Parts: sequence; C-alpha cells; structure tokens
Amino acid sequence: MSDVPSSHPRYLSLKLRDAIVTGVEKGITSAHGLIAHGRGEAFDYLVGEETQAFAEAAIRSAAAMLLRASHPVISVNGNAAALVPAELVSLGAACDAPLEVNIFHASKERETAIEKELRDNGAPRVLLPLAGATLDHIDSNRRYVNPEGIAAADVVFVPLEDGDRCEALRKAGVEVVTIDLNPLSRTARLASVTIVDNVVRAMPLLIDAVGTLKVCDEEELNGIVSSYDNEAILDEALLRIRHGGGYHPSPDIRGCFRR
Ligand code: PTJ
Repeated sequence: MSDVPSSHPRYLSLKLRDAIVTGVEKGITSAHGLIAHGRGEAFDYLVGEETQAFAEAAIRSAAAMLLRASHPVISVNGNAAALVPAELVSLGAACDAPLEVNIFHASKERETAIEKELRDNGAPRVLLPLAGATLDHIDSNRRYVNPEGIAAADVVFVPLEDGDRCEALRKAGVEVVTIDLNPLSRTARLASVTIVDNVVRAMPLLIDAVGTLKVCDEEELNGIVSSYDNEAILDEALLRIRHGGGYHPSPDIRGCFRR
C-alpha cells in the first residue's frame, strides 16, 4: 500500500489506484487492467468525478431490469473484483443473481483468484466458465461461460467490459447492464442500460435502488424499463463532458429518473 496522506487532494483517486495495484499483486487483475483503469480515471475527470443525473436514471432502470429478470447473472472480471468485491456479492444477494467469473485475458490462475476473492467477501457460490459451454458471435476467452450462469441468462450485468461480449450477448437476445465511464465505448453504445459512473460510486447506489424497487410489481418494473432511453442517457453524458461544470441535466433526464 502506498503512504498517501488522507489530506492529499487526490486521496480517493490514489486509494483506488492502490486497490487496482493490490489486485494485480494478488493475481486478480491483469496488467492490462491498469491501463483500463487509467482510461477510466480520464473519463471520470470529464464527468466531474461524481454521480450525475444520467447515471442515476440508468441506475434506476438497471435495478428494475435486474429485478424483473428470470435469470440475472453478475459477470465479474479482474478490475471489478479488485475494486468492488463486497458490493458485487451484495448485489448478487439483493437481486438473487449468481456471480460468474468471466475474463478477457485468459488465465485459469486469475479465475481461481477472483473466485477466492468473491468467496472471501461472502459469496456463497461462484460460477466459473466451462470449456464445453460457449457463446456464439465471439472469439475471445469471454466466449467460455457456465451453463447455469451466463449461458442461461436473460440479463447479464457486466461492469467495465470490453465491447465484444456485450455485442455477442445482445445478438443472442440477452439484455446487458453495464457500468462504463466512457460513453463512447462499444459496450456503452451496445448495452441495454449504461451507467456512466465510476464503479465504486455506482455499485452502492445500484444496491440501494434494487432494495427500493423490490416492492414494485412487474408492471411497475416494466414501466421503468420501457421509459428508459439509453441513447438519450449517453448523449446526456456527452453533454456533461462537453460543457463541464456548466452542464445542467435536461428536464427529460430528470423526469426519467424521477418518474
Ligand atoms: O480481467 P479481464 O481480463 O477481463 O480484463 C478486464 C479489462 C477491464 C482489462 C478488460 O475488460 C478491458 O480491456 O476493458 P476495456 O476495453 O479497457 O474497457 C474497460 C472500460 O471500463 C473502459 O471504457 C474504461 O473507461 C472503463 N472503466 C475503467 N475503470 C472504470 C471504468 N468504468 C467505471 N468505473 C471504473 N473504475
């Protein structure tokens, strides 16, 4: 761990760097994950390093989508496991979804290390990809899935994803919920719901939203999902990036998450 004093103006950001570096040292995160994290940091500056109205709207819709799913699955990669392991376990419990390890940079050792990290954080069961079960429309290591998990899912939550699997899942008719600070990424563009926010800020809010919406019936959940427009949300995130501190959420977006 670094010795950054808590008075440092970039303390929170530096603590996150520590968490990602620790992830690499523990064999959870790939070295490529450090680069992905740096890209995330850059976009976090641009969205103001706080949860914006467009992210709140997406969080509400994401929670509704996860709750109305018959078989939701939470996909976990090396960056997510380093940054928010306990929150992933809590989300799984809140929406009754299994956690499944699915990584881009192939490594059996890393899969096992991620599984252990999730179990150490309280996960009762962690699914691993199996060589016999594969997704169509994808050639990377992410094609290997678990028959009881992603292979059978109707909604998959994929924080910090690279675009290829999101596209494959959408082609297979599966809904994808993602957290991605880059509103221009392929994942952000192809997902059903994109939460443009830092995973460390968004996860507790998503868990809370699932808790709040748990009382809704199917019709209410359908209403929340169908009134959500991912393209409009991404356009709103781009407005924040373009206008910086001068950005004001459009009335439609406020309406979307307050409805
Ligand atoms: O563990 P593996 O092998 O599955 O690899 C995981 C990474 C993240 C390395 C892999 O999926 C990858 O290369 O992803 P990309 O293509 O770099 O995409 C990651 C996306 O997450 C980028 O759009 C980043 O801007 C975004 N991102 C990075 N850190 C955060 C983030 N979004 C939200 N919160 C973050 N902390």
